[in-house]
Amino acid sequence: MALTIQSAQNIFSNTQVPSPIPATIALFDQLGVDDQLAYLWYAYTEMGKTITPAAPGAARLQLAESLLTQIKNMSPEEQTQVMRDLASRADAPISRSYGFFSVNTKLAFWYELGELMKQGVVAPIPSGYQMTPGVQVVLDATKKLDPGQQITVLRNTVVNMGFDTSDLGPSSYPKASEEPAFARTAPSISSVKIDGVTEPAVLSYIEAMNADDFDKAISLFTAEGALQPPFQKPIVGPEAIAKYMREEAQGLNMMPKQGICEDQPDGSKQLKITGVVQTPWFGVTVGMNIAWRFLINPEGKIFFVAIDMLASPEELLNLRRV
Ligand code: 45D
Repeated sequence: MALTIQSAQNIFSNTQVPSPIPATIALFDQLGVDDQLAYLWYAYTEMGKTITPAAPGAARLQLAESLLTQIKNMSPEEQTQVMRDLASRADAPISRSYGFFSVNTKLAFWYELGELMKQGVVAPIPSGYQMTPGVQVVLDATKKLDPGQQITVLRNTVVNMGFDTSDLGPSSYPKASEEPAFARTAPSISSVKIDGVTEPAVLSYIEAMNADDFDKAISLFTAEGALQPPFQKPIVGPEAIAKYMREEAQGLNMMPKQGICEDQPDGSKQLKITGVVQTPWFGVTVGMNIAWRFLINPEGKIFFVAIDMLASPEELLNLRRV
């Protein structure tokens, strides 16, 4: 029987626990635009007491520079309007340009705006703003999350901002191949060991990803292989996966700890592996608990891998089907 992406998506589904991240983002989405901006400011500054993102490099900031300069030269009212446009995904000039940014350029843009807010150059919250009870509800929900989950909420809200340019052609700016590289914070692990797993494709995948060697990682997939990032649809085919990896997987430190491998009658293998991933934005200060669910075809190639954010650290041990 031929492997299908749909059936691959369901492997180990009965070991999965719903993540509190989408629920928190759903609460955020229900807020009005000014409440959303206020929530982000409070959440970000509150979080910043324990963890702060690393400053983006000059090369990355340069990509957002023209928008940032325009904003700096605006009146406080105009600045607030720009942020409202971004949060409401309006079709306005800056919101449109932002919509073409890659994920990391979006994050760098907001990092710098946050700095300008702390310096008092940009107004963080609309003048005369009165906090509504809904904001406190989302803040309370956010406080219950672990740091890896909190930064995922922040990241997803930032990624969703700006005019939706997906119908305006395939280009994101900059092109994935022109993305500046993240400097690696820790030496990449050269030999991967995962308790319970010896599958070569999986070990090579982690090794390649920890070296940002995406060509190597891609060569481990089948021609119709797919990668499903957390809370997203599968990305299908080596070309699309490579573009995605260059844009969003650079500089990650992957530390798989344990896993299980189940041989299937057709010669394919299903593996579930749990462990910790660090993003270059926060380095060693934030660990994200995740699972990889791999479907390896009988020829030893990756047909499918899903990356799931875990609901809690207990889930790191939640490998067996019951
Ligand atoms: O609106 O195996 C202010 C894949 C003002 C690849 C603000 C992976 C108001 C395959 C507060 C300033 C990638 C899938 C805003 C593995 C306002 C694979 C600013 C997984 C917006 C393992 C807010 C990788 C700011 C994973 C500046 C799971 C927010 C990676 C900044 C996860 C937020 C990476 C930042 C994450 C968040 C990175 C910098 C979650 C970064 C998060």
